[in-house]
Amino acid sequence: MSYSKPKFKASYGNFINGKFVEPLGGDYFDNTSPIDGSHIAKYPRSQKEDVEMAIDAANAAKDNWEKTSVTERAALLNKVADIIDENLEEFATVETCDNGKAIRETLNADVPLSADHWRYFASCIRAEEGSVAELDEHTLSMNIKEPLGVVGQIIPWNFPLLMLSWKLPPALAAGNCVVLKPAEQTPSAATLLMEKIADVFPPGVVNVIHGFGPEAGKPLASSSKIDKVAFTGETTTGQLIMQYASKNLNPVTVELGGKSPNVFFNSVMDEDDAFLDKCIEGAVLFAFNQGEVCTCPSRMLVQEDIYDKFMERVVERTKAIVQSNPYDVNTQVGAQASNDQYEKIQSYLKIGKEEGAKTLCGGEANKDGDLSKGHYIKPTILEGHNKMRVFQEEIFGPVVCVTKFKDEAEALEIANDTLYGLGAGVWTRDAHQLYQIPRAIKAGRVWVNCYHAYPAHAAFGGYKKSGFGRENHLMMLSHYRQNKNMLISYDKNKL
Ligand code: TXE
Repeated sequence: MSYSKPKFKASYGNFINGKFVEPLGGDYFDNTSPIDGSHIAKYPRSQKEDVEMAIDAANAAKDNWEKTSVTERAALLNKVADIIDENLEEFATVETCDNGKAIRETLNADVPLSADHWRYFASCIRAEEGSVAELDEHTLSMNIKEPLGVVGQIIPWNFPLLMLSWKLPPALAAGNCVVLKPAEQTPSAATLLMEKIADVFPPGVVNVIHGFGPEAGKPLASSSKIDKVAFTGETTTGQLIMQYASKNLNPVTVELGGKSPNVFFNSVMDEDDAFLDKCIEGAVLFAFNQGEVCTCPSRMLVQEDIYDKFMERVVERTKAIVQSNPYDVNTQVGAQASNDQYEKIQSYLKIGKEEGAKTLCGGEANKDGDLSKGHYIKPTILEGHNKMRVFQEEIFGPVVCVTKFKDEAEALEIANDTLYGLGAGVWTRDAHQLYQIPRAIKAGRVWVNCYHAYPAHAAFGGYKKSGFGRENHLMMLSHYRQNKNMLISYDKNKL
């Protein structure tokens, strides 16, 4: 079965104060599909004045939104989840068209997971209780959570609807109003969602402005009229965001790049058991979502005594990955999200060759038939060592760099020899290893005998240069709230 390119209007506006509005300067940018280079639509090339308009709308809405009862806020979040579920195929085709990822992913992962994040935070706030302590017989200390006010959120292009759904629900659930800027490469899903939910929230509670980083993202993150910035993207951009926000002493959470190790111990190599097949699937997950995932298992570490046999299976499985028309439900790997990414990945393939990495499969663009019109890279395995640039720098493509290790100590040394600390994978049948190795890896999420699962109720976030703050899980609500302590005396006489 195959889907086709969805229909779009000629142009779209920013969503501000409950309405779609044209950019004040009248400028738009063209959005194209990485699947075949075809035109999608025009989106606002917003400037500072558009951003300010959105921030003003959010500020005007914040007092009433803060006073909305938890029950009502939760009901509205649930309504959004229902709308996403009811329009699954439309969201999935728009996302595939805009980003290039295979429709089987958008249908089965991106869109359903997005709905679940809205539902999860709706549930969390219903279940929450505060804390009260009796300091002495006349005195109570009461902790009350209050929203921050207006939050600026800037998201990337690799999971447009899902990143929006990681960011908006906790901020709204906590009682904040939001101005969100999607990535310029993928503005469509956020726009479609605003069309569908235009009447769900009171005007000004959710605002979406489109445009480029320095023109629209910078004024948002630098504004003195917001109270927090949440960002997902490149590490160097995250550093800029922190500089902008620091002028206003605004809190920041940043989820940044990664170079995640995926470690395979020799105990996985038992041919008589289905677990080995699971491990091979886990190894080829570097190609999931075209490798455009911050936790892409982009470094594979395999114990030396199983290396040859294991890699033979991994290469064979990688060569069988179906890369084809992203609208076809059988396609496993689609197009890279943009020409910039396409070129960046190819430049790293060249760097890898120059550094002496050996290409075990792939290693080039895929120009088969119609794929020549879009941005396709063959799933690639490079063999080398951890000091190479291709092992150290984020390629953000369907490229895995594989190396051997002798024992646990060397596995850990290689795994932790990176600037990043976002994700990692450990595969083993050994009970000692499956606890001790993840505990010793310096990363915020370590999958053990699994990979690339992102449930709403498991905390996610980085160590080291992968950022700080957590996404998902109810602990995220604390990033969007401040604590009011009320110290109450019931003593009639004593001060
Ligand atoms: O990221 P940017 P890019 C990594 C990945 C990728 C590289 C570059 O390695 O190849 O980053 O991607 C907005 N002020 N990741 O250039 O620039 C921008 O408009 C305010 C990893 O797309 O960080 C977009 O909305 N905002 C990552 C968002 O930041 C600015 C996901 C992300 O863009 C800005 C994406 C500025 N000065 C890329 N400059 C992950 N962690 O998943 C840009 N933006």
